[in-house]
Amino acid sequence: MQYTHHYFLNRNAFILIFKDTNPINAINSIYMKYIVSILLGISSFQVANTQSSPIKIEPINFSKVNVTDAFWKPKMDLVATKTLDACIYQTEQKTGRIRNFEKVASKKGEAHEGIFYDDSDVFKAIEAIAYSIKTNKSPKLEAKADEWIDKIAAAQLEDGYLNTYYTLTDLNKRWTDMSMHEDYNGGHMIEAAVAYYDATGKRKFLDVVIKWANYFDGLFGPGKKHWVTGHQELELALVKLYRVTAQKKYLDLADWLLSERGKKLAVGYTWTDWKDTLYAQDGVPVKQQKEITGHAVRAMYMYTGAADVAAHTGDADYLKAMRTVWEDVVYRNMYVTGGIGSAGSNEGFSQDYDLPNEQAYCETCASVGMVFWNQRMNSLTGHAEYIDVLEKSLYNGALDGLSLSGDRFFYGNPLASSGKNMRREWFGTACCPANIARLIASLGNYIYGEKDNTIFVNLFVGSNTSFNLPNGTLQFNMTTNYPWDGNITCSLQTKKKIKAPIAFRLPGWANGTASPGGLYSFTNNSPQKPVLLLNGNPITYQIKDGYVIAEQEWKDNDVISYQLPMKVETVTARSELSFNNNRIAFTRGPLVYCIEGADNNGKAWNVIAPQQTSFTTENFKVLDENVVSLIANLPAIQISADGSNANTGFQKVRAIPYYTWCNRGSNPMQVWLPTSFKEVRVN
Ligand code: FUB
Ligand code: ZN
Repeated sequence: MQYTHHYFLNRNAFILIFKDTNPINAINSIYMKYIVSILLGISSFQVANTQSSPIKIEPINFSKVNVTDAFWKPKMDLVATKTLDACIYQTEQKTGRIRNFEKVASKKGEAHEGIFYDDSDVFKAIEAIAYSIKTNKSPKLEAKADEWIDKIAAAQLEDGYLNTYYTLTDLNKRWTDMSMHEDYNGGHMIEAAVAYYDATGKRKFLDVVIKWANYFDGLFGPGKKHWVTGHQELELALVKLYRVTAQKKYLDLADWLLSERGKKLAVGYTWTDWKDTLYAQDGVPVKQQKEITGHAVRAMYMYTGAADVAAHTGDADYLKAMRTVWEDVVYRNMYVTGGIGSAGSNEGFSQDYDLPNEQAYCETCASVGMVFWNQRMNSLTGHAEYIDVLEKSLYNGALDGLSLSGDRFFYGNPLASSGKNMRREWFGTACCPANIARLIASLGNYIYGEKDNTIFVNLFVGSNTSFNLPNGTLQFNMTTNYPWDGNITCSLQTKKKIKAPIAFRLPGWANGTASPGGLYSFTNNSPQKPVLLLNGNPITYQIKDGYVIAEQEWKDNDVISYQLPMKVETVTARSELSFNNNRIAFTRGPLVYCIEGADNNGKAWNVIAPQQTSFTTENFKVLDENVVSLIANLPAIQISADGSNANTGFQKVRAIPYYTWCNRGSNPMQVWLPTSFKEVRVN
């Protein structure tokens, strides 16, 4: 179906609009005009159009979700304290990121410090602060963000331009080279400002980015100059700006930017840092793309932006292209951890099945991008398999990027290590720390969804929220010990009986599917049916699109118990993935496991796991993190201390969740264990 116009604002936009209804300052605002226009039915922004939304599941915004979870809440608290503190310290004291803004404002001609995309890290940190303080007030963090925002605002030029690199080097060169991230910086600035406005109601930053976006809109677009974003990001950000301002020109601009790709129209501009346009997904128009190519983070942000545009315009061509590209990612180019982008040379994709373990690049940001994109795909299609992939990336590839202490980071997330990897305080290119921080701080975004009368439970995270259904309000409280077991309890509160379908995701891992498309499989494929009880009694359900759906007349104090069979699974990879030939991996629920030297006499490469290996579970602690570890007696080669003797025997081996590795110093580690001694290394 093709929709030619969009006249539908999503729930979040309405929330923001209604937030700004303070009669003193909002009567002249576009928001107030918009509300009035809705009431009068004479809007220039024609919300009265009856075309239905292409959205199949609308995610519940994190600000409406109170996370109480034993697994995630401490991590969110850690981000609010340790991670954001680390970002702040690095941003303003250890590096010149904040100084660059001060230098622009001081107009003394001082030199720019750092890299041309460093502004983006400041913006991403503010965005993470915004999400964090929205659910957990922190006057200290808010004051820091305000201080930075004042400095950012002071660095904006009269015409709206804001970029410390070009302003401190040579303004005449602005917008001459797509690879220089002016659009990327702008996009992160918009995301931060929208988030901060949402969290605090303060408009200063939002006004800055509106001025910037209007300036950009004045330069580029139909009948103006051509532009291809060098590092996609602005597209998705403009959709966020559209949602908060209700100004359709930002949505149009996002759509136009996407439409510029793959046409080689942007003559007169240069790409300096690559020869191959496939690197930036600029080889083929977005709607005709069939394969995943190039830089992984750029790709993820672009498809997220395309999905966001399609969510408003209903443009089916984006979804069609994205489904094909998604299959190419998930069926042939994704690690078992949900990590993507195996090659360091382009920070991205190479050949199909080229997924080396020790050399895996797997940038944290790319896994964060997988979370963003897969959520949008779930929203547009209504299918749960995208959340299976999201969950894989979230609990493994992305979460691995943050240390258990909250202030050390992985940029790359390999699936094997000979013991040289270590978590770092910061990076020269520091995109990952604030990215994982903003993801965890807004984790509540990924738990629930709704559409019409149906409630969707996508992730199993202890939390509560309320659904305003057509027939009344339902308070929903989920408790669980997930990911350590598969028991999920949901208690309902309602003033009157409400008939509504509740759809619980049936994870692929609980249903015999290691990953959609079969790149990975379970060796023992005997899925058990999930159990669904209402007040202790089984209730009927149907399974559709990856959801277990129960439709009942829910009443006050009803308790739903959803039980997923969680067991240790042995995973194999398709034979084309030669790096994993004669190797197996182990998962339990959403978690991928690894063996690390710290638990295994300093070694992780000296054991084999025969095909029939069966692990038992044992509660364990990795530092202060309570985990379920896996224990097995495995054949191992042991070398005597003086190196003169080699023995083959059995060794008790402990496997821990992948996300917890390398928190006890540098250690050898392996996710994929060899099934024969041919692949064993003794050191
Ligand atoms: O270019 C900005 C960021 O730096 C990218 O997203 C990362 O992959 C790293 O290259
Ligand atoms: Zn990164």
